[in-house]
Amino acid sequence: MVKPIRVAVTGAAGQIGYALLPRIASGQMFGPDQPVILHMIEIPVEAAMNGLRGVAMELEDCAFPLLQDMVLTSDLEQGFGDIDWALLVGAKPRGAGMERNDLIKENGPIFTGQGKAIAECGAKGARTVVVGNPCNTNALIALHNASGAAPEQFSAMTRLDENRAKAQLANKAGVHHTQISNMAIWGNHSATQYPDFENAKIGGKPVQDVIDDRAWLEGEFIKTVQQRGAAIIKARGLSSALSAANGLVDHVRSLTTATPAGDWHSVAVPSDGSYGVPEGILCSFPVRTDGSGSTQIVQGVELSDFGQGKLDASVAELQAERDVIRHLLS
Ligand code: NAX
Repeated sequence: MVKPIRVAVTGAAGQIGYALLPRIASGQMFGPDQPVILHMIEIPVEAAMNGLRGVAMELEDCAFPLLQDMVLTSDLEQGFGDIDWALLVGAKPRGAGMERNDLIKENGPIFTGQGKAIAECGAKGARTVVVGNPCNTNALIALHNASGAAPEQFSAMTRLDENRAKAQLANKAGVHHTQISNMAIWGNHSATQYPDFENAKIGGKPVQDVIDDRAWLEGEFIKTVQQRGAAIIKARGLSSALSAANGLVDHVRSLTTATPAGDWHSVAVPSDGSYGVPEGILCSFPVRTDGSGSTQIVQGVELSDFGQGKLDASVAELQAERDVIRHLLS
């Protein structure tokens, strides 16, 4: 019998949680032979805890063979006790008229307590992925508060952006999205992110050999990827949830399985100074994972002046975000 792993999900009663939990419990995140115990964490508010109980009832009713147990809690010690993975999804949504900096100030403190609790109560080497926005900067806060944790244990999700970029290129080229490879998102998970069409490939060929429309690539393509979240809110009246949950499944699988030869995937990781990105900030890079589960930033990807300019602008935004929450970095 394989030992179950413990997976904490914050914001478990939210809409991403609803789309995510069955994917974990059914084995799509950690594989078909890996039993899981779900630690479902919510805020100590009656509506949230009631919602959480409802989700747990539905999970029970799915009778997933791999789901060994569920812990429903708003207590961080219990929530992160012995966990192997912490998926930090829960955060306050951006309210009407709220500026990005207000959101950063509102949500930042959530990640100080969670970072501390993961370090103190989680299993040794537990890995943390942040989805709750602004996810790069929230991950930076969690990492700084997780005393003794190594930077490589922390990442933030830009995989949804990568998947969105692949879909746009595939639509334009009239091919299936599995034909798109080497699609790197650079920078922040925000409207400044750079979906790097110059290094991506379609059927193994440079994108520009297949899509001979530089104006579209520089303009509409980038803007569509950057603004896709807003377009979904406009259409659905709610933000992306099933695609976000799917992005997180892809993210974790890519961190735990060897990357196919020649390809890479996008993950926001603490910068080691690669590509001139200041050390420490969580920036999205092309990364590869080897067979032992170790993840490295891919070196030697060429950025044109255009691409470098886009990365620089996104890094400047990340630095400005860090300045807003510097007091939370211990
Ligand atoms: P919902 O508002 O549906 O759910 C959020 C849940 O988190 C709520 O149930 C709330 O009670 C809970 N929560 C709030 N503070 C908490 C805390 N301190 N501890 C535990 N739970 C807490 O939002 P949802 O649509 O699920 O989105 C969750 C987060 O994902 C948001 O911050 C959103 O901006 C972010 N996203 C990030 C994406 C990414 O690519 N990185 C894409 C999708 C999404 O926009």
